[in-house]
Amino acid sequence: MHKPSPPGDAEAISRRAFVSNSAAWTMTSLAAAQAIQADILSGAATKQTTALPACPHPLLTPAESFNTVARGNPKPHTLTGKALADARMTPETWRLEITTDPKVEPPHVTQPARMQAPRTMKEGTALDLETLRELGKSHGIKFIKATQCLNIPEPLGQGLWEGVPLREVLKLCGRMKDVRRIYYRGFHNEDPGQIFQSSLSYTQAMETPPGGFPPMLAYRLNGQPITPLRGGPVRMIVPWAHGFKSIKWLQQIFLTNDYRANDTYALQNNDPESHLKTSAYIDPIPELMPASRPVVLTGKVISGLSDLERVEYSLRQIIEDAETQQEAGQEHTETVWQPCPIYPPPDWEQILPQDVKPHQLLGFDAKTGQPKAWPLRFGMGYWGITLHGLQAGVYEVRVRAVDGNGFAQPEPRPLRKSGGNAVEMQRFQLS
Ligand SMILES: Nc1nc2c(c(=O)[nH]1)N[C@H]1C(S)=C(S)[C@@H](COP(=O)(O)O)O[C@H]1N2
Ligand SMILES: [Mo]
Repeated sequence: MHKPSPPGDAEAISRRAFVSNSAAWTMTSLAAAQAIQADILSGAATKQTTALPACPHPLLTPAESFNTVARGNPKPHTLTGKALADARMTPETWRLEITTDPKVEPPHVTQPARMQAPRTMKEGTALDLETLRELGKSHGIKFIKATQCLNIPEPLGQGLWEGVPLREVLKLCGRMKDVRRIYYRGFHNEDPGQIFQSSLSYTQAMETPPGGFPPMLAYRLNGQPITPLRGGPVRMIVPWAHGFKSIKWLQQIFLTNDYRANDTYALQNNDPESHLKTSAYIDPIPELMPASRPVVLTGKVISGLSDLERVEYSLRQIIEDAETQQEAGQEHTETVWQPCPIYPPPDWEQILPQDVKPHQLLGFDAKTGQPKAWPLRFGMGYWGITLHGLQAGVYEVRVRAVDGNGFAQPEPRPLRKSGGNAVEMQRFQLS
């Protein structure tokens, strides 16, 4: 049975069997590892044995180590000194304009959007960073989220983002009328061709289901101010979405009564309402390794809209010669998928900034400080496995995620432009 979940649906989160203390968390993955071990001992698996190798990734990616996707010439984050200040990209010069679209376009738009108290540079009412931070003292939120580009088959990083929900900022503008969509843009070098904009429906901006994460204007990443490279001083973060909704160098919010999602990404044939995909990734494997040593495989996994049930791998030896293949009985064998252990949650004290406690984070239990799901909702976890006793030869390994509805990657969505989730394969040779 699989039923569709609306964006940010908390019910989808509660479908999972939650474990609420860290000892049990650790046991979950230990149990998985032991189950595999038992399989191997009973001869059900091949010659491999498994154990969690050391995890090669930090849970929080350092701000400068994210992969970067940015438009512009020059790219806004390369500006320095006066140019950076003139671009309103320093903490002191940053300003946010919030205005409405006067346009009507029957039959789609018959009434223009209106707002009581717009914020403009011209009137000197644009929002500054101090005001935003002040708002954060009473309404601030924090959550950990993976950044994933819809068009790049590899997560860009994972950060702890802090800021103010978009709805709290919009409330500063008083009453609104005939607003159906909210656009937002970053700095773009005065060249209209470089505009990068995204949008949310009014409902997505203003309402958040229980346990859900609201879109926010972020001003801290991993406990530090956001640098220009990561989109600072202020960047939009849309928790459930691919990177293109999380506009960097935010400067304009534009309310319109035009309900059509005219995101920059939509104009490039992408699904502008796509959500993060549940998807597993393999870290690069050396092409050639000695057969005498165990093979260590690791990788990333994102828990997307449809939740994550488990990660699985399949390994097969490539036998080029057909006759040998027949002898080995491999020519028609189906792919065998085996469970792949996921690293348990870290010691939060160790990885969170000093002034941030786990129970303050969205997606964590406010009493126990334990994550409500693991890997985190719209976050990234890591998997790892050590294979022993493989004979010399050429191998192919595949890894896939199975989502909360029981769909294994790449199902249930073959549409590439809603976010890549092809099953990754890598080859290696043992000699
Ligand atoms: N202003 C602006 N915001 C932007 C972009 C851009 O080019 N300009 N690229 C978007 C895309 S497509 C992605 S995937 C993410 C990448 O975020 P990162 O560079 O912090 O990893 O930023 C998004 N925000
Ligand atoms: Mo992207």
